This record gives sequence, structure tokens and C-alpha cells, in this order.
Amino acid sequence: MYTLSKVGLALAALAPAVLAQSSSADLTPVYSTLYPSASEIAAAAATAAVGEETSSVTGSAFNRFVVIWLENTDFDAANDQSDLQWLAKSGITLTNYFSVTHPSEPNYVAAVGGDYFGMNSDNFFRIPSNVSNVVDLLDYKNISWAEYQEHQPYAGFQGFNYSNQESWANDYVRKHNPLVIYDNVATNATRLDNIKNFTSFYDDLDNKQLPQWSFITPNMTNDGHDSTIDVSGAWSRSFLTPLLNNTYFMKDTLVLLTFDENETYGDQNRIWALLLGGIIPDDLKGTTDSNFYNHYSEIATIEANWDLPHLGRGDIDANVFSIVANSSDVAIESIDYSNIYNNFSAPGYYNDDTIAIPPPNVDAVNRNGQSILPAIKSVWSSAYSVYSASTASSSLTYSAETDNFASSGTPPSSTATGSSGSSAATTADSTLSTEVTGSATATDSSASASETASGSSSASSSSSSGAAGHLAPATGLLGLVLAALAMF
Ligand SMILES: *[C@@H]1O[C@H](CO)[C@@H](O)[C@H](O)[C@H]1NC(C)=O
Ligand SMILES: *[C@@H]1O[C@H](CO)[C@@H](O)[C@H](O)[C@H]1NC(C)=O
Ligand SMILES: *[C@@H]1O[C@H](CO)[C@@H](O)[C@H](O)[C@H]1NC(C)=O
Ligand SMILES: *[C@@H]1O[C@H](CO)[C@@H](O)[C@H](O)[C@H]1NC(C)=O
Ligand SMILES: *[C@@H]1O[C@H](CO)[C@@H](O)[C@H](O)[C@H]1NC(C)=O
Ligand SMILES: *[C@@H]1O[C@H](CO)[C@@H](O)[C@H](O)[C@H]1NC(C)=O
Ligand SMILES: *[C@@H]1O[C@H](CO)[C@@H](O)[C@H](O)[C@H]1NC(C)=O
Ligand SMILES: *[C@@H]1O[C@H](CO)[C@@H](O)[C@H](O)[C@H]1NC(C)=O
Ligand SMILES: *[C@@H]1O[C@H](CO)[C@@H](O)[C@H](O)[C@H]1NC(C)=O
Ligand SMILES: CC(=O)N[C@H]1CO[C@H](CO)[C@@H](O)[C@@H]1O
Repeated sequence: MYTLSKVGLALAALAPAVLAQSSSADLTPVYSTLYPSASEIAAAAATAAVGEETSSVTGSAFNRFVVIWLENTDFDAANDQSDLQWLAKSGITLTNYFSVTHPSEPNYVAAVGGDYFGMNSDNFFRIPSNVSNVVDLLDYKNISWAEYQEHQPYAGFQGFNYSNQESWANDYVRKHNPLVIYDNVATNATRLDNIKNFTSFYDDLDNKQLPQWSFITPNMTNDGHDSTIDVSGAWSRSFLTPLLNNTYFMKDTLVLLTFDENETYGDQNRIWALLLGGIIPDDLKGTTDSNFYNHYSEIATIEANWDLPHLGRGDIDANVFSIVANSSDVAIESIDYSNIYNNFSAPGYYNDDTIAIPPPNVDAVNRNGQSILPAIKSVWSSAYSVYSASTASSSLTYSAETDNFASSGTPPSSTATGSSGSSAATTADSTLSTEVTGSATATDSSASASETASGSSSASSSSSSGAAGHLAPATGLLGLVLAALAMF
């Protein structure tokens, strides 16, 4: 991470005239599809530090949670894939697990932070450091965590992409790396070191030093994004097969293998999900669980397991996976999902310049009966008071189950406002002064046409300005120039 300022300096050398006009001379690193360059990345990789954290905090159902995400596949296509069917014989298939929106990036963001804040594209986004995520919850009880990102060039890399250096095909992409998008991780050196290269997974496995929470992202080939469900299914089977026979890995472990989103936008955003690991009892292997879950269940489940406080967002009332709910004494809510589509992003900070980041619900109690994380409450409680007063008269109600808005005369319920409450009622937020309208172009020229669709809101009267909202890779004039360069 210290190498980042070097990158900034290198950029300054490239654009001295621009820098001279930049009043702040802020060398905040700028990332795009072109910067940093491969040689700058190689130099940074040579000195990058790698986090090594482990711990053994006992949970009610598991002591280790490993999340693996594949890409863009409809439920039926995954359920019919032979390697996934083979894996399913060792686990519990979740048959009503929903993604929360389209396209990719907001789903990754939501699964660790409890909201996607109106994000509706795969652009270069940063989430301000006063917004919390699972890392804050895990830290509260000193539960170790890491990400393993395949072909990320070094631990803590913050760039937009790292392509195959021979074919230049898509390989590592930031949009599939949920925690690096949160500034409260990316601007903290200790935390950033835990966002590791995939090779570190095998180091940590061999050293019996795996963290208790981890998020694994295969590259753009192996996750199916630029390939097929047969490729991602075969990769999943080959990656997991040795692990399923590894007694160290399996002990007290829960693995979730799932997808970011359904492929067909007109359909319900239901995705295939499988629970595996040492905590699955033999009599539940090869069975299904038809309770309603969504990406926020990934957070609610660790809260229930380790009896953690909450983030005050979509995690508050998400269902906990039943195998964990059963041993945590947490109820599972029966939810009618027949009208849940989750196929666009509700209005919010990243798709509407007039909308602030909503305060988390500081008064809520989560499924395991805990209050909000104290550190979050201290930052947001006064903003929450203002916000809840202003939304009480709003005609928009937010439903955590559907993660969408519905027009009605009913004021938001006290628990519902906390979740992704990007209501049309705006608070006095100043948009980031550093924001640029030129976007870092998606690296991903082979993305399916559907993935570039922006979720437009049909539920709100507030105007949506598309994806250009609070894009924050670059600073000031320098940023504008670099954003323009990035469009070559
Ligand atoms: C976490 O670790 C810190 C530093 O070692 C310690 O002061 C604190 O009590 C620990 N917290 C818990 C909940 O174990
Ligand atoms: C990152 O991973 C790639 C391939 O998995 C490997 O070739 C490279 O050496 C790794 N880099 C570091 C710094 O670990
Ligand atoms: C990122 O992707 C762009 C567009 O494909 C490519 O030109 C660039 O070299 C890639 N950057 C790296 C570091 O791989
Ligand atoms: C993704 O990783 C696999 C190895 O796991 C490799 O064979 C493949 O070439 C990589 N994809 C790209 C685009 O580099
Ligand atoms: C940085 O991260 C460490 C480890 O997660 C945490 O203990 C510390 O409080 C963080 N620092 C700040 C300023 O947030
Ligand atoms: C896993 O262990 C079982 C039982 O010992 C064995 O039958 C199976 O072949 C092993 N699989 C692998 C991939 O090693
Ligand atoms: C979401 O699905 C509904 C129902 O099929 C459809 O009417 C709507 O057009 C879809 N929205 C998007 C953005 O695809
Ligand atoms: C949870 O408990 C219920 C009620 O006892 C039972 O039907 C269900 O099979 C259990 N689920 C799991 C995954 O243990
Ligand atoms: C959170 O950070 C954003 C961006 O810096 C700022 O606009 C907002 O006022 C902050 N909110 C609170 C409650 O600190
Ligand atoms: C809920 C659900 O699975 N929705 C759809 C995802 O996409 C597939 C294939 O288009 C449909 O069959 C599903 O109905």
C-alpha cells in the first residue's frame, strides 16, 4: 500500500502540467484500466506485505466460513451442471437464494456491507470510510478474515484490473473484490494486507493458518464470467475436491458456493447456492433447503454464529442459513418471494447525485438479538435521527425482503428503514467534491450485453442519473484527464 504513493508520483511525472494546476496537489492514487502499468505493478508486488492472521473464536455452528462466488448463471443452468450436481451430494442446496440486484459489483458490495447504495454498474467505485462492513463486525471479536482473489498481482492491489500478461484476457478484476471497494478497508494498511493473492490461500492452508472468514474469487475464466457454467462448475469441483478430504480445512467449517447474480434480467434473480463443509451432518448431505435467503444472509449468518452486533443495513432482518439458525436459536422467517425480482438497483448514492448514503438503522436489533456495532452508532446516530424524521413522511417504503421500493402511503417501519434505505427523501449530503463524470471504462469488453444494462428505477419519482453518480477514482482535474486517458 505504501507503493501507492509511488504510483501517484509516477503519474505526476506523466502529467506535470495538470498537476501544477491542481490546487490540492493531492496524490491520491488514480486507478484506471491503464494505471498503474504492468511494470509499476511488478515493482509494487516485489515489496508488498501479506497479512497473516488467524484466530479460533468459537461459533454456535461453525468456526470457519468460506465464501466462494461464481458469476452470472441462472438457477436452472447451475442446477443442471454435472460437477455442481456432484458437489451437491456432499452438501445442502439452497433452492431459494436470491441475488439483490444487477450487475456484478453492487452484489459483491452488498454481500459484505448490507447495501449496494444505488450502485448499478461495474465502474470504479470507492465507498467512503464511514461506511462499515463485515470486517468491522469480525474485528469486534478479533475474528480473523481474508480475501483470496485469483491472479490479483499482490496483496492489497487496488487497481481496476490485472489482465493475463500474455493474452491480455480478463483475469483479476476489482469489481469482483468486495472489500477493496470499501475505503475503511482500502485506506487501512493492516486491513488491506488481508486482501490476498489466490496463491496465499494455499500458503495459509498448508501452514494451517486459514482465517475464520474468507471470500474467494476465481479469475474471470474460472468463475464463468468469460466462459461457461461447465468451466466454472469444473473449476469448483477441482478446487473443492481436495479440500473436502482435508481434515484441517473441513473441521468446523461451513463453505458457501454461490453466484453473484442470475443471467436473465427479466427473470427473478434467483441463484444456485450450496452449503458444504465439516459441519454438514451426513443425514443432510444431498438435501435441499427452500427457505428464502439473499446475499444479506451471508452477513446475518455470521452474526448469528458468533453472536455479533449488526451493520444496521440489509443484514438486520435477512434470514440466517437454517443449519446455523438451528444451532443459534434464531427463527427463520417465511417469505413470499413470488414477486421478488431484484433485477435493478433501487435509487441511491451511486446512481443519483441527490441521494446521500443512508444512515444505518441504529435502533434495530438483529436476528440474534444484538444491537448495532457501537462504533457505527457513534458515527451515524445523529444522522439517523434526522433521516428517520424525514423519511417518516415519505411515500416510499423500502422492503428488506425484496430489496426494492414500493409506493404506498405507509411510513417505513422502524426496521425496514435501516436496510438499503436509499429513499427519495434526501439529507444534506454534499456529493464528493472529487467526483468526476468521466468513468473508468469497464475493462470487460466481452461482458454480456445484459451486464451493461443500468438498473433504472421504476419505483421512485427521483431522477436517476445512471451510473455516473458518485464515481470516485480520481481527484480533480488530474482525475478528469486520467479518466479521459483511460478511455483510449
Ligand atoms: C481483541 O484483541 C484486543 C487486542 O489484543 C484485546 O484488547 C481485546 O480485548 C480483544 N477483544 C475480544 C472481544 O476478544
Ligand atoms: C499471484 O498469483 C499468481 C498466479 O496465481 C502468481 O503467479 C504470482 O506469483 C502471485 N503473486 C504474488 C505476489 O504472490
Ligand atoms: C486492464 O485492462 C485493460 C483493457 O483490457 C488493458 O489495456 C490493461 O493492460 C489492463 N491492465 C493490466 C494491469 O493488466
Ligand atoms: C485463470 O486461471 C486459470 C488457472 O486457474 C488459468 O488457466 C487461466 O488462463 C486464467 N485465465 C486468464 C484469462 O488468465
Ligand atoms: C485498521 O485496521 C485494524 C485491523 O482491522 C483495526 O484494529 C484498526 O482500528 C483500524 N484503524 C482504523 C483507523 O480504522
Ligand atoms: C476422499 O476420501 C475418500 C475416502 O477416503 C476417498 O474415497 C476419495 O477417493 C478421496 N477423494 C479424493 C479426491 O482424494
Ligand atoms: C425485471 O423483471 C420484470 C418482470 O419480469 C420485468 O418486467 C422488468 O422489465 C425487469 N427489469 C429489468 C431492468 O430487466
Ligand atoms: C433445522 O430445524 C428444523 C426444525 O427442527 C428442521 O426441520 C431442519 O431440517 C433443520 N435444518 C437444518 C439445516 O439443520
Ligand atoms: C460519511 O461520509 C460521506 C463522504 O465523505 C459524507 O458525505 C457524509 O456526510 C458522512 N456521513 C456521516 C454521518 O459521517
Ligand atoms: C427464480 C429463477 O430461477 N429465475 C430464473 C433465472 O433464470 C432461469 C433461466 O432463464 C429461469 O429458469 C429462472 O426462472
